[in-house]
Amino acid sequence: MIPEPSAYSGCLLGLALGDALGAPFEGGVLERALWRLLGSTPQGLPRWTDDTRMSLDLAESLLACRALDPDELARRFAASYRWSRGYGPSTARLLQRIRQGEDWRIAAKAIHPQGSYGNGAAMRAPVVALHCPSDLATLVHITREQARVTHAHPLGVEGAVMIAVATQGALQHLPPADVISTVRQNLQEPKMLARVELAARWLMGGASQQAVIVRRELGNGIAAPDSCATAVYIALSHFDRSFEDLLTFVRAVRGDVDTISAMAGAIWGARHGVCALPVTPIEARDDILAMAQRLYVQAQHKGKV
Ligand code: F2R
Ligand code: MG
Ligand code: MG
Repeated sequence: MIPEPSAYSGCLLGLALGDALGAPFEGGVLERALWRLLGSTPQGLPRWTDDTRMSLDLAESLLACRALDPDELARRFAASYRWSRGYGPSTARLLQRIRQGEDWRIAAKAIHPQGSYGNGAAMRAPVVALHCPSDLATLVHITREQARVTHAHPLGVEGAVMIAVATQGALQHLPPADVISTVRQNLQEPKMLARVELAARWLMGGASQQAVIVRRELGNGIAAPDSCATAVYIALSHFDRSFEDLLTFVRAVRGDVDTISAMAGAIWGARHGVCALPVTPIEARDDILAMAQRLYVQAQHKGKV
């Protein structure tokens, strides 16, 4: 099935809305207090965080290079880094090293020897599905390669695969059971598999889980194994509910609210299209919609739609 342009806008705007509207609820007391100071543009609009910044960087890189160029992507991530976007601590250090001239292959393993397993590669992975909306094998390959630039740990890479495959399934209007089954088939890490299999059982069972159960069983943290299955479950279990209900549910799950909302919001937006999203103004809303349409045109011209 050919995704509509509206699905592209829905996906990228769903990610940014989830991020900007979830950010005030991320983390503990200190993080929330900091975001009260940083979380608005000079015009008073909700600001988005590292999740949307890295997604836009990846989109711009894919558009400029017409393919994934990890060296160009690393330079772009490093140039965009701003402390005030709330980057994860390891990623902040990694991007500063790249900015100082270190090769990303070295920098990505300088802070943690196996690389980061944070959810930072997963939160931008919906963009890979917009670049590659129907070819699953290519999607998985490009997703892994873009993840390794900042998140070389196998769990960080696999979190990205999970979110990219779920987004592609949503773009293709697959039923939730088929989306989660395709996600499952593309994972190898036992920690990831266990959580996706539990989410699949919940979805097949039909009954909605309470937020407190989702938090306890699937996680709500900044590590990929603690938030990617959570986001996929929340997106798929909200396919017959509103985007606002989805955001409310993520807030009740607590923890990494901006990132879980961004990942779930992108999957939900890919399925429902931009018209189903709230009209809430956020930072650079029109630029985000324009970027989504450029990704659509590029994918169409490359014959990938
Ligand atoms: N962290 C935040 N927001 C809080 C504000 C931070 C503040 N500005 C500050 O600087 O203190 N949000 C963002 O972080 C989440 C994850 O993003 P990302 O890019 O994956 O971060 P990072 O730093 O790579 O990983 C997160 C932490 O996980 C631990 N970790 C990762 N790999 C590890 C390994 N191999 N061994 C041990 N620990 C590992 C580290 O503690 C990392 O710092 C997102 O929510 C994003 O919104
Ligand atoms: Mg963030
Ligand atoms: Mg976050």
